[in-house]
Amino acid sequence: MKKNKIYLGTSNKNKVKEASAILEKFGINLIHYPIERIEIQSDNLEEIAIFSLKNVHEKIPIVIEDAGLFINKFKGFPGPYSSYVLERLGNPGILKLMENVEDRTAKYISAIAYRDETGIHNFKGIVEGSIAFSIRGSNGFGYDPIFIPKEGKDQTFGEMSEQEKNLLSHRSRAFIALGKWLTE
Ligand code: ITT
Repeated sequence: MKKNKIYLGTSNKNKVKEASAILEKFGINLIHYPIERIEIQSDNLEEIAIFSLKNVHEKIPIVIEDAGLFINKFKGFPGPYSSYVLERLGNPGILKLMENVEDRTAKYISAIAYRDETGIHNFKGIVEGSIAFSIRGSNGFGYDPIFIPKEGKDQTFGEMSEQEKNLLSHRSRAFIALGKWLTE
């Protein structure tokens, strides 16, 4: 066991809830480290997460996650700009852009950068799926009510319980990879 207590630097409490349920299974306690992240502009989520990590000066084992929704028809938009687009357009705006669009395939990516005294380590999780035709469900957060994971039962993440989302999500896949590595 490399560590049994680490911090998650984020302003998003939902991320902490989801990720701590995953790491708990590895016997790792995940503690919220509240920060307002300053994000650089880049096409690369890993790079954005690593940059945010560099703004945390405390010497604690800490992880930062950058996530995004990549819509194939729009060549991966909003991707790294997902929070900006969610704030401005919201889910109704995305559905509007997708009106009459046949190819609704999309994916969520979670890129996490973890740092301790041994250096920075990156892990990634992806979930393939599609954009729904309407807003469905009120669980989760962000784009959850419009994203249908391919391996699910045609439900959006917004229609699933947190446990159901955690069986499939980008975040759970990235944090499982981190959990495995920390307990190797
Ligand atoms: P921090 O940067 O403080 O960690 P954030 O919510 O801004 O919190 P991201 O930049 O990683 O996190 O996320 C980009 C956007 O994608 C943001 O608007 C999220 O709401 C959304 N998002 C990320 N993960 C999601 C998920 O599992 N379900 C739905 N939307 C998600």
